Amino acid sequence: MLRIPFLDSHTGGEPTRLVETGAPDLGHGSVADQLVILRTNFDHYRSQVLNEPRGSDVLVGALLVTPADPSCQLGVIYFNNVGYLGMCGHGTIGLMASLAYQGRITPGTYRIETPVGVVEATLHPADANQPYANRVSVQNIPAYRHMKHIGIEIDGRTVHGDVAWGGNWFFLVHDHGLEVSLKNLDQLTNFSWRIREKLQEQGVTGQGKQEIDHIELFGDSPQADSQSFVLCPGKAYDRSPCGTGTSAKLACLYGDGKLAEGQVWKQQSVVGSIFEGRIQLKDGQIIPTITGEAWVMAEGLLLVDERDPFGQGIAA
Ligand code: PYC
Repeated sequence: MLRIPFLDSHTGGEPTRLVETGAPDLGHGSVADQLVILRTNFDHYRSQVLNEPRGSDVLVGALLVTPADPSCQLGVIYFNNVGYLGMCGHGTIGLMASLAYQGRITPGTYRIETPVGVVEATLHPADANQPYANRVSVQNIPAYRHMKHIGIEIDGRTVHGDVAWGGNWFFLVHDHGLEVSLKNLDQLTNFSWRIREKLQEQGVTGQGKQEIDHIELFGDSPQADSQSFVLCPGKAYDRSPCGTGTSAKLACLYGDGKLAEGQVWKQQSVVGSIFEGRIQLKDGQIIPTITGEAWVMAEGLLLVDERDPFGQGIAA
């Protein structure tokens, strides 16, 4: 029987499952190299931890690994129901709050190696009466807009979007005509999925022909600067405002002259949670910082019984 200790948290409603054992030996290379080994040889580990019946489509996994970069204290690989993420903003906030809950880190700034680069996460001090610190700012890798105002034909009309990078590839759409609301999840999901299919059909990709696997639909918000629905690669929607998606959005806003360096942008998710984002300019690059809170909610042991016909997880 394989036993994998886990700690689940949620960041603005979006869950993160922290694991660090049970994974096969991924070698001593960079975190990007370790991801290649995990994906190529041991993808069943992702499915065991994340997929039904032990997990769900909504979960994002955070596997703690040893960083190769000596300036980093932590290394992490993020994964979901269908594959791996470059970076994950809500997951990094969840990771830091989880380590604080476990008493393994104290407030301060930590460098974390991810497959797409080093991020810096700052755990803010908790108030005296709080059991653990849970407010985190994540200084992400540089974000940028790759293409602007790309038209996509759907149902005889054209919607437009920007292609931007924030640690994953996003297509950011404003003129979709749908209400960004919890009441409207089926429509938002189906429409976003159609956009993703159309991007593939029309050959619209990120840089280096990388697939655009996250779709963001924006609307107005009375409580924040904007509200968004984000469809993730495995067709689950992000309950959080999406840290990498907000990073991509900030790059587009800056490009359009709508956001100044240091100005706070509040991005609200479709469930109502809010991230604060701002950018810093460094060597001509846009460096986003995303701030939010995470809450631990379950801890225990995942058990993988070799006799269990669905022990490896149900995967399409
Ligand atoms: O917060 O960056 C994020 C994220 C990506 C996918 C789900 N959440």
